[in-house]
Amino acid sequence: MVLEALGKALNSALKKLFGAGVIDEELVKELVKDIQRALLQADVDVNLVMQITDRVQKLALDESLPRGVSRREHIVKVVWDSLSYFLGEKAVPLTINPGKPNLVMMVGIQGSGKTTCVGKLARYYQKRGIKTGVICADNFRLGAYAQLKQLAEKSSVPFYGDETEKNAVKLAKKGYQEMVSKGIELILLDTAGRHREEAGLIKEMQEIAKAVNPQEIILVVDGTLGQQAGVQAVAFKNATDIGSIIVTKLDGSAKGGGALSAVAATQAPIKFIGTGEGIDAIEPFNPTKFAGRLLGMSDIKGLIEKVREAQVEIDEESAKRIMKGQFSLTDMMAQLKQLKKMGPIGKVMEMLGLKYKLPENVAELQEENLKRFEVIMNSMTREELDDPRIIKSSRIRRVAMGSGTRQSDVKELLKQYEQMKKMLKAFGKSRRGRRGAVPGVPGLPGI
Ligand SMILES: Nc1nc2c(ncn2[C@@H]2O[C@H](COP(=O)(O)OP(=O)(O)O)[C@@H](O)[C@H]2O)c(=O)[nH]1
Ligand SMILES: [Mg+2]
Repeated sequence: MVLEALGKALNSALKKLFGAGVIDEELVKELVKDIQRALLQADVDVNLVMQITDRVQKLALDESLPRGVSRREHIVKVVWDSLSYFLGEKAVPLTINPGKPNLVMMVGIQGSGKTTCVGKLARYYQKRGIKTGVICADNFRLGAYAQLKQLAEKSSVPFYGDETEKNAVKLAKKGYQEMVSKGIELILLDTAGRHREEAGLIKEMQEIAKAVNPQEIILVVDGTLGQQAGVQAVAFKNATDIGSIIVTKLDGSAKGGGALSAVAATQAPIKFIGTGEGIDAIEPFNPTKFAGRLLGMSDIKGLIEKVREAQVEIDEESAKRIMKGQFSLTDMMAQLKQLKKMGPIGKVMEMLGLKYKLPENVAELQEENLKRFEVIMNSMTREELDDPRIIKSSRIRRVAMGSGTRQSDVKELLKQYEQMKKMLKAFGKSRRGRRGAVPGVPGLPGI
């Protein structure tokens, strides 16, 4: 798993938010501290960390919640947005014009993962129906030729190299011509990049680029460098306007968060990330999705939309009333309908990372009894709906007759009602217990 430690820390910070009965300033402060600790441990630059968490702090308790959005959703969204923003926000895919030769050149210091990336990308695009070929212009490192040749063979893509040619520019030119003659659409050019310092690297890049005129130059940086990766990215960004970046070795690196955020801060788009030594261990980089995954909530967008759709509009008056335990059958029906629209409640809770134990029959009830309950309630008077306690045996008989159901069905409805009322009352008490409570939607155990 990519950035496992950071993901775990962020996820447990959010779990605290879900577990808390009430969301107040104190809780947000705690959340912000947890996030700061997690990011600093992932080697994210301290100024960046402050910017991210200041934003969270500022917006979390922002009074104006959009309609139908609960405080918890809002905060998760703020955290998520803030992280995405600092990872570059937008996904920028590699553009390939099919039917034409697209030359993409890899640069980067030795050992950063260029050759591995060329092999991975060749396979990635070949699989997606793009005719791909690779060129080895690394005439410096021993074994570079064999390394790339082998990778190319693994994916059955054409390879060009010449161990006797010592001039990298000539190699690149020849290789390009050969690939064009073969009708290759994506030509991946691997270079030596032997220089340890950025200035030398840039000079070499410019020499080769001048000769073969690549459509895109990709800097490959080692994610284990942490925020130091940003230094390379800055030099690169200043030297070319056709550049993008691949951050490698994010598997198992404790500093990957630092590398990603530092590179994103240079505004050079991160197009892929390397997530392992294997030939398939590469993925297109999408900041929003990546942030969601880090938070352990890859599905959160869908969930938020779902919850929003399912929100039953409830005014503050009735919210307060229900919290006090003044809960009518009509209220219950609204709650049940809300649950039904959200799908299996257990699944929803799981997506949120919630461990709230619901009485089993609530889940069953939503699926099976909703319709019957509605029919029964249609035979009740306004007075009975508002205060079901008055429904004793003779009324039960009447309602069952009127609705064409059994008396036991009516009793079942009343039993469920009592249970739900008790649960909400207990829930209301735990919420009132803390200072600065934010009134929320009094759904079942709040989302
Ligand atoms: N764990 C891990 N190792 C990688 C990744 N990318 C490259 N490597 C390893 O890093 C080392 C250097 O890679 P190489 O492609 O030869 O770097 P180059 O000198 O820039 O061409 C090799 O041992 C690769 O297996 C990655 O995403 N994850
Ligand atoms: Mg190499």
